[in-house]
Amino acid sequence: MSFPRLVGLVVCASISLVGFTSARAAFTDPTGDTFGTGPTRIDITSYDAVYSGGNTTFTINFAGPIMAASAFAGNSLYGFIDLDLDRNAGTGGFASFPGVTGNLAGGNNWINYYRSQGVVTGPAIATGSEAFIDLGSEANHAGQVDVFSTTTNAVLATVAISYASNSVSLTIPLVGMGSSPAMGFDLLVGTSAELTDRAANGSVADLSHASGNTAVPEPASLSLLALGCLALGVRRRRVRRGA
Ligand SMILES: [Ca+2]
Ligand SMILES: [Ca+2]
Repeated sequence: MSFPRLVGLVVCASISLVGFTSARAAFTDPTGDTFGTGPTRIDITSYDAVYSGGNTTFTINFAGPIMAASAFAGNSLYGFIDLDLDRNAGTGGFASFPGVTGNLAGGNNWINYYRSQGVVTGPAIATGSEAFIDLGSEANHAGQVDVFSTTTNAVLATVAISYASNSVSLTIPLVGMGSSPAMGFDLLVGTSAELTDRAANGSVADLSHASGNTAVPEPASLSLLALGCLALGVRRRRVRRGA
């Protein structure tokens, strides 16, 4: 077997495995449960995460209109999405936080940090974040946000983000982050002036084990991928015969 053909087979096998399942976790958050003191308090009403084909898409819906961070408006969206890639609160990076010695109670994540500073209300959350999405980084490059490693503060990926009047959506590739589709996550949002809402308010939102979650095989996608790989093989054979 030639080296390129072997590589092609390995790539097809990998894609098929990654694309075999999809999962969707959908949650609601109370309206009017914001904190902060400013006139604009961005308020999460619902959110979901959908895993499919090696990517996870997060969508957050809000009670009122929001704008991109790069709009530098009063309702420009800032905040973080913590990603607990191994769903283990005891693992994850520990950035050096001002005013905090040692690991944060419950797990290292932005909710627990700002809770320890008296900024965020509600219980600690058991997210041991390996990575986080910095929503405010969109101010540095319009239409894109950075995904950071919590252990090294390195940018793992820069991905597109799209804003609607009352919602925001972004997709991150999990390849390269050492994760499985199953992960815990939490949200902390606000304006450039202050943080105003969090989710979840208690237990961690989990893409694989949450209420409202469905984990289903995707035979259609798998078939398409298989056909794609088959076509690749056919094309290769034709090329070889023609050579
Ligand atoms: Ca809310
Ligand atoms: Ca973890």
